[in-house]
Amino acid sequence: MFNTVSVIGLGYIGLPTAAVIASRGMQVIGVDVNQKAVDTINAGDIHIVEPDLDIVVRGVVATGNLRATTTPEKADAFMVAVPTPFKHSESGEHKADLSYIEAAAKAIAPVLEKGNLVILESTSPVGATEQMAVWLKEARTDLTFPQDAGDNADIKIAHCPERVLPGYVLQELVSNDRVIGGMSSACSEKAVKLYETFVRGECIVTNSRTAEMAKLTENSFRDVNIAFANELSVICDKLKINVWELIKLANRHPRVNILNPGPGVGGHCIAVDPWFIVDSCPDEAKIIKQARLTNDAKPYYVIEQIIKAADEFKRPVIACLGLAFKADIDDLRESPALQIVEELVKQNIGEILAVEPNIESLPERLDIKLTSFGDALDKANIVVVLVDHIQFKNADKIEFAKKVVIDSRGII
Ligand code: SAJ
Repeated sequence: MFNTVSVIGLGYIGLPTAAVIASRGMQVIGVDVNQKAVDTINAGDIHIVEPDLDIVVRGVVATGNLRATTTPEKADAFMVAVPTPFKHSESGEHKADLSYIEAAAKAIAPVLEKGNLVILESTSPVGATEQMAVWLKEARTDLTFPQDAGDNADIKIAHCPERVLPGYVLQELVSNDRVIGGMSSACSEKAVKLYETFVRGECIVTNSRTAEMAKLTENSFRDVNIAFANELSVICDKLKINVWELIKLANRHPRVNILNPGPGVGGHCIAVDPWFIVDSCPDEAKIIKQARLTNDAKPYYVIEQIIKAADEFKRPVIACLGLAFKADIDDLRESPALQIVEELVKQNIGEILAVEPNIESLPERLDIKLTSFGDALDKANIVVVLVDHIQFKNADKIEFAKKVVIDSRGII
């Protein structure tokens, strides 16, 4: 049924998906607007960091099963995995930016043929799949689409949100259950057939709007839970209680599972997706909105703690441990740790030593040097734990005893 699959958008989701499908023997055409990414992939290399992805990509490019291009070509199925960031509206609201989906729809429309399947994988606000179908229909009046022709449509369309955890993408792409939201039963049926070629988890069928909301709900659930933990951490500081011990105790209850407080919530998913629900239902999504505000406020709370500690010194040396948005990855995008370090540098409250074992150099705009963990511990008066990287967790805690420590991740 699917000899050729085209994946539109070769980023953190699209590239691993393309590589896994290609490794199942199908011909995969990866499409990306970024010529450099296309060239890198065609050379058998990768332009993103994800464990083992380089090996899989090298293999499928070598066998000819994966090929990248900037111009869409004919295929049996198209999987759209492009970014869906938010933009701030004039009145300050967070609006989903569907322009990448629109551009992808317009790019593939000319090569669509009767019998094709188009899947939207990008995390999207409710209604985005229907909107994509409108863009496709506008571009191809010679074909029929599910919004008009239902099960008999020439083109089948479904939303199947990606749900993989960065760092574990190759495993989770195969083992996770998939929510398959077709615009009609025939759309879902066809989409299930595609996912069954590489997914070992269960493929559960629903409609496209529910599938969109399911993905937003998963990430909002996590955001709300972390906001609860972050609120507890601030309450506990005030009441002189160790929040980590508290959560550990509460979680001993068989029906309680509180996540970990931290310096804020980063990444491109959990800090973004809840806003799509808030934007759709601003009057109703009260808890979801408050969770976003609580988590976004947490970096400023940590900064305040650092400033308070710094006041005790003339010009303290402050070691900031970790810059990535979470443990054991190198991804600095939307990172609360990086945000905190940038603010400390800006406020010039001391000498800042940034430690990030997973990167080779700091972003250029940050006018400080990357320091090794050992050097930073030697020199610092104040040590701030911003990310619970394995290197920090495994360190001899005696080293920290001589310092003023602000541990936003509870590793000490
Ligand atoms: N964090 C905490 N405390 C915790 C857990 C996480 O502060 O107890 C912070 C992390 O440090 C990080 C942020 O939250 O800054 C997000 O990290 P994460 O590991 O929770 O999630 P992501 O963004 O790496 O991936 C999430 C996953 N969603 C869920 O677990 C429900 C992943 O499965 C999704 O595929 C991904 O979002 C996505 O693409 O939407």
